[in-house]
Amino acid sequence: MFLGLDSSTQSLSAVVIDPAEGKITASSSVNFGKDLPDYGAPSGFIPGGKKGEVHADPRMWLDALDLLFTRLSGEVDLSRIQVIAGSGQQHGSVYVGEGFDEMLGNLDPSRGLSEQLEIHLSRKTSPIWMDTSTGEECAEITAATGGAAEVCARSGSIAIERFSGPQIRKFSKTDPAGYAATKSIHLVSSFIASVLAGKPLPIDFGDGAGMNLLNLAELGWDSGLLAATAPALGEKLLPPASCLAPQGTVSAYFFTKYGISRSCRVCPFTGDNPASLVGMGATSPGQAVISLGTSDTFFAAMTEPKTDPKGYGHVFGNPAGGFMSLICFRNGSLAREALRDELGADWSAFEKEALAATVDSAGKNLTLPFYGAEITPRHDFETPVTRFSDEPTPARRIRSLLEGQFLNMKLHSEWMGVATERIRLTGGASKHDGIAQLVADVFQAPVERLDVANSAALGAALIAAAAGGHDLVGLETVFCKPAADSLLLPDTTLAGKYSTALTDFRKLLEQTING
Ligand code: XUL
Repeated sequence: MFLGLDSSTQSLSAVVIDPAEGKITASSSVNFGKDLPDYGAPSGFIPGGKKGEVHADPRMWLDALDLLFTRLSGEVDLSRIQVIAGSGQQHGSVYVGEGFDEMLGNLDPSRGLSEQLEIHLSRKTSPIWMDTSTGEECAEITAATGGAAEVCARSGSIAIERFSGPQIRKFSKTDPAGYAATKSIHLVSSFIASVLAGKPLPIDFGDGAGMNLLNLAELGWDSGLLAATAPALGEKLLPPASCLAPQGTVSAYFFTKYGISRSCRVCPFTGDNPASLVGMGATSPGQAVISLGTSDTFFAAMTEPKTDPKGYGHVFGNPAGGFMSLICFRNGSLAREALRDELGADWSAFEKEALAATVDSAGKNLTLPFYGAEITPRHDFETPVTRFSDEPTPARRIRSLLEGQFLNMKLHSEWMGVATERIRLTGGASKHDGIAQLVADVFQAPVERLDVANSAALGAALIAAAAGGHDLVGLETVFCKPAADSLLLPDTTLAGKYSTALTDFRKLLEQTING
């Protein structure tokens, strides 16, 4: 059996798989807010941060690890786990001092992890991906590296507030003594993996690419970016590695306390998005995953480390080798709900029959689907901009908004240069057949829906099995099956209309942004 863990913003989850049976054997989860209320972090982060700061308490993640293994040991024979792999919320950084590495190997199983490790944290809290407080540091790193295009060409993204490099720079500037007392800097992923292995484990390529520090072409730390970020930073990071290659076995703390086998191996952990690419069965180029949530995301495998010339999209490592894109759209369900409420409609207006009634207006009426500031493209929109050639009935407005969302996704994923042959759709709004059909029509690609409760933890379990000798693509075929009858084929008679609509949408967007 193989175990995958995912330490996300709100919870720590586990999925155990048995590849021989092709089954998920067990799954369990610890919700930080509900299960560890003493940390006062109902949504997994410390509320009330000032000036865009969003931090979390790393001791909470350690308590969650103890609690998760206590729960799991009651559900499954942990001595049968051969390899553990995992993932963490991306970009979050953990700062540890001189005695941390030694303590990892000497943990007392009769006590908890957090009480033994807390004195070795050189920064009490960890900035996480929701933090937007490093605008100044992003500008400084960009200037010192020779411009945004250079940072993007090297690291796969322009300097981004939540990315770990700008966060590390801010710490080094605001608390130079704390920074000097920091022997190593981990990501959430490598922090948890190191605790499990009882020794420092490296950051993997997939997650490391979310730092503005990893040189994508060389898959090593970029000396120019390190120098532009903080003093002696290279000494505080282990060379990055692949999450598919186990590095050591589980520590005495874990095998003594929870009955895991002494020979159970531990892989470097990756980021939650790279792990989700695996859990959605989409590690091969040509497939894209679209997640329709509060924000929408588009991610897909790529062979070459191409970068977005406009700087909106990000490039991370693909656990299966090569790269992946991640593009976030802030106006996802927020925009769909805003229009639904404005029209006094309900979700039935987003279903197949309702949308089929307006198919004659497909691609004819344009909506820039933004009810507030957007990040792809970066612009402070206030309300949607529309250009209708038909009478704007409520039904046509809904069709046009959805078309606008998917045209915007298509437009902003073109830089990848990968033709989308199949789309795997997930997230709350994907259950509406009408929305799913519009994705198929706009992209002119078949859409499948996957009903995976935690794609990152499942992906991590598949990575563990692959590290144990199983074929990753074979595992994806077995474990990442689309829901029965969920396949939707594109209406190919609409191809020409959406191709024209894409050109018109691009023009309208440019006119609106450039005034
Ligand atoms: C990706 C990002 C989030 C986090 C948390 O860039 O910030 O998706 O990984 O899930």
